This record gives sequence, structure tokens and C-alpha cells, in this order.
Amino acid sequence: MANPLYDRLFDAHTGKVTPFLHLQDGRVITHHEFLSTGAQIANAAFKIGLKPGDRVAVQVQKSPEALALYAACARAGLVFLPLNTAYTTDELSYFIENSGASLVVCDGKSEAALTPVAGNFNARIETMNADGSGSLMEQAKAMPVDFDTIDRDGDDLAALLYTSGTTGRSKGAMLTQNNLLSNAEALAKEWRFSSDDVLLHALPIFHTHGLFVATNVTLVAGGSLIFMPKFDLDEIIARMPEATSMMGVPTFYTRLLGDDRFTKELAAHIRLFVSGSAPLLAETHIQFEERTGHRILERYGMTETNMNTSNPFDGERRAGTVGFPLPGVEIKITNPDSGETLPDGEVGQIEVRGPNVFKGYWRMPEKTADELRENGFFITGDLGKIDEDGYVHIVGRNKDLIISGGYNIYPKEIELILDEQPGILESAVIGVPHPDFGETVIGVVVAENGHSPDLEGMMEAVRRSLARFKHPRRLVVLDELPRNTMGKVQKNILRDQYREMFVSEGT
Ligand code: MCA
Ligand code: AMP
Repeated sequence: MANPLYDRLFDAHTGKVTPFLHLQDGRVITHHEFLSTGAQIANAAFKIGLKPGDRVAVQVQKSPEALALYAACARAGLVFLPLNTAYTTDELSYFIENSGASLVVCDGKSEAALTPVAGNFNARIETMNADGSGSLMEQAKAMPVDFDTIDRDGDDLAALLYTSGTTGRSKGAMLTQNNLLSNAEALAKEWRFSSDDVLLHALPIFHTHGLFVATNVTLVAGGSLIFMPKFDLDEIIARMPEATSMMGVPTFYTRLLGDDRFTKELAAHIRLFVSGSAPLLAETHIQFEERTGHRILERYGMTETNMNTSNPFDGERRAGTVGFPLPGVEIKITNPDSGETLPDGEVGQIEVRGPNVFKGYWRMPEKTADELRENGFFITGDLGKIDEDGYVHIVGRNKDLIISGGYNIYPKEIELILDEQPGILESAVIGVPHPDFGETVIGVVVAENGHSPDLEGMMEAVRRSLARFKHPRRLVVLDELPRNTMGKVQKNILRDQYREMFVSEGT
């Protein structure tokens, strides 16, 4: 037996004193040091009483220790459940309950608020702060730097990542060791990653992009990361000359283009810029090439599937497309009503099958059956077409989803809160174009007869429940919502009506 994910991503670097993490303060952590910390955390987790298969819910700032916790989970057969640092206690409560997590690791600042929540669901709580201090590392530091790696099958769960849904309830996507490993290997090969690569890492490590794409690809190739706590334009510009590659959401690239210090010379050492998580405007792609001579490589993925398609490393990186299916991945375009495959060139729903596709939603067999067909094809909810040269184009969404700065926001979650407010009859939450975030959220509300809505009170209710990035940037009051003859709210009409609201604004 073995542990495919740990063996390939981490254990392959045992004993290497080559740099793995270059930190902002100039410190360098070698592969060996990183793996030793991971082993200590794995020992501490078992001492606490965790067993293989247990879920570990993690809401901590980005730090080398946080990444070592991911390595520890892979090694100890624990299921890593990373959570956005912006989530509120209400949101976390749901994830802890639904996942049945045995351990919650949080920042020391959230400990007081989360202790009762963890207690309600019989989870233990430990802390990990941005500087690596906290109760978990205190225990880990007293532990041996060796750990007998737990045997795992490729089909065993490695991670549980929550993704919101159109009904407003989040679902835990079950990702196996093979899902993650097959994708990391395919991407590293397609994008020609090697041990010489130094990746500028400014993405958060609680989502697929920063954790499984940027980190796993670098690990599988034996390269290193310039590991930044967050996207900070000055820091990115300062460190870019040391890097060979960068991955980001489109906002990263539009922010760079907005700064005159970002020049061809600054980007000269980089061999590859990758964009994903949200559509990259063709205009950004073109401007980027004019400024730097680089063509950004755009790829397409999802939490449930890791990466599905990529523009070619060699060959034409076509603006406005997401390239070709990755090796081993099949894509088909189907009629959303009948499920029948459509000919190339026609627009339909994108379905995907391959070793990257998740195992299903945690403890939600009906939701899994709705989206994952018995023949293995996953219905992505994205609308697209395949052109005559085989490039996949995403042309829209068959799901009510807003993507702001690379974060997904499901309107239903916000509408449920707005609808509950006193004097509100109904609401519709929509995404409108935004120069910095790509799209941003606005809420359209209709008051009950005779009421004048308390907009500040409504925003306060949203703030209490939901992460900041989900908050509507504006609330608009209408007498009624536009509806079609079937009575369905026509969000497209609202989107058209308000599409100019933010176009000339900065951030
Ligand atoms: C921060 N804020 C946001 C966002 N980020 N609001 C809306 N959308 C956002 N994405 C809030 C802040 O809390 C702040 O609130 C205000 O907006 C302005 O913050 P600012 O300082 O400008 O933002 P920032 O801290 O610089 O963050 C922007 C960011 C960040 C760098 C674009 O959001 C980011 O790193 N995004 C990456 C997301 C990502 O990794 N997505 C991958 C998901 P206040 O008004 O209170 O100050 S994985 C995925 O989608 C699939 C699998 C895939 O294909 O990759
Ligand atoms: P998530 O559920 O956070 O994993 O987000 C997945 C969604 O992000 C996909 O279903 C797409 O709608 C969107 N997405 C990811 N990459 C791209 C891209 N390159 N272009 C357009 N949309 C994308």
C-alpha cells in the first residue's frame, strides 16, 4: 500500500534542502523543513485523537504552517476542509455541522466565537495564527519530525471543498487523492513545470485555484513558491523579477495593467502567466500582450472537477476561449433539456468526464444524482460551445451565479436574507459588470404595500450572516420585478437595466 497523493506531491522531496517557500520577510523554507513541520502536525493531530477519514475544518490566514497542515492531512489520511477567511460564524456553523468535522482549526481571533459552535457539533477546536503561533503548533513543536504515512487508496477522500448552490445551501465536493493528483500531473506536464520553476503565489489557499492548481502543480514538479499572504500590488511588482510563473484571477491582471511599473522588463523573467476562475476579457488578453509580449494562458475549472480545459502551452492561446480538454478529460456540449450531445459550434451546457471529476457531494446523494450522471459526466452549469478548431468557449451560465474577483456568489443565499427583512415583499440579486472585480453584486428589492424599506437595516442583516465579498454594493428599490408569462423573474432585464452602474468607477 501507499499514499499516492502524499508520496508524489510531498514524500518525493524528502531530504531535499532545496527552497520550497520564499516568504515575504526574506525567509526561505526548504522542502525538508516544510515536510518536518507537516510530520509534527500529523503527529499532533493523532495525539489529539483524530483518525484517518476524519474531517479537519480549517479557517486560518495563509501561512507556511497552514500549508503544512494540508500536507499533514494528506499524510495522515485526514480530509482537509479549507474555508474562506471571510466567512462569518453563521456560515462556518453550517460547514462544521454538515461536514461532521472532528477538528476545527481557526485563527486565535475567532476562537471565542467558534468555541460554542464547535462544541455544539462535538468538534474540537485548535488555533493557528498568521505568524504560525497558536495551540496547534505549540503541540506540534513537541512532536517527532517523522510520521508513518497512513496508507490510502487513490479513491479515498483527500479534501472536502464547499461550493454554494442555486438553492442557497452549500454542498461539500468530495475530492479524492486521484482527482487531485491526476490533475496536478496533467497540468504540470501541459504547462511544462519543472524544479526550476518559481511561482508567484498570491492567491488564497482555501480554494481550488491557489491550493490545488498553483500549489500542487509546483509540488509535483519540485519547484518553489514565492508565498505571499495576499495579493498586494507593490509586493507582486517587487518580487516578479525572481519568478518564472504566476497564476491569478483576472482581477490580478487588470490591476497589474493599471500600474505603470508593470512593464515588459519587469515581466521578462516570467515564462508563463495563467488566468482562471472567471472570464478573462479578450481586451485584457490583448492589452497584456501589447504591454509585456506575453499571451496569458487561460484555463477553465471548477471546485467539483479541478481543471477541465486549458489553452495550449505551445500553439495559439486564443483570447476569449478556454482552450482544449486536458489529456484524459472529455468535454461534450449537450442540450440542457434533453441531455443530447450537440454538434460542434452549437451552444449548450458543458459536461465533463475524467479522472479529475469529484466523487459526489458529501452526504447529499440527491444533489449528486442531479449533477453527476451515472455515465460519469458532470453537468457543470456553464454554457459553451466547441469551435471548428476544437477550442472550448464559455458563453454564459445555466446557473444563477455571480463571480466577483474570482469568488463565487450564489444570489439565492442573499435573496433569502433580503426576503426575510421587515416590509420586504421580494428581492432579486444580480451581478453587473465591475471594472476591478469583473462582476459585482446588486440587490433589487420590492417593498410590501405601504412600507418604505430600511435599506441600512437590510445591509446590517446581510453583514451579520454573510462574508463581505457577498454583500450587495448597492440596493435598489423597484415597484415590481420584471416577470415573464410563466411568472419567472427576468434577471436578464434587470442586468441590462443596471449594467452601466459601475462601469466608470474604480475599485
Ligand atoms: C475582497 N473584497 C471583495 C473581494 N475580495 N469583494 C468582492 N469580491 C471579491 N473578490 C472586499 C474586501 O473585503 C474589501 O471590503 C473590499 O472588497 C475591497 O477589497 P480590496 O482590498 O480591493 O480587495 P483585496 O483584498 O485586494 O482582494 C481582491 C482579490 C481577492 C485580490 C481579487 O478577492 C482574491 O484574491 N481573489 C481570488 C479568489 C480566488 O482565489 N478564487 C479562486 C476560486 P471593504 O469594503 O470592507 O474594505 S477557485 C475557482 O473559482 C475555480 C476552481 C477555478 O477555476 O479556479
Ligand atoms: P467554483 O465553483 O468556485 O469552482 O467556480 C467554478 C466556475 O467558475 C465555473 O463553473 C465557471 O463558471 C467559472 N470559471 C472558471 N474558470 C473560468 C474561465 N476561465 N472562464 C470563465 N469562467 C470560468
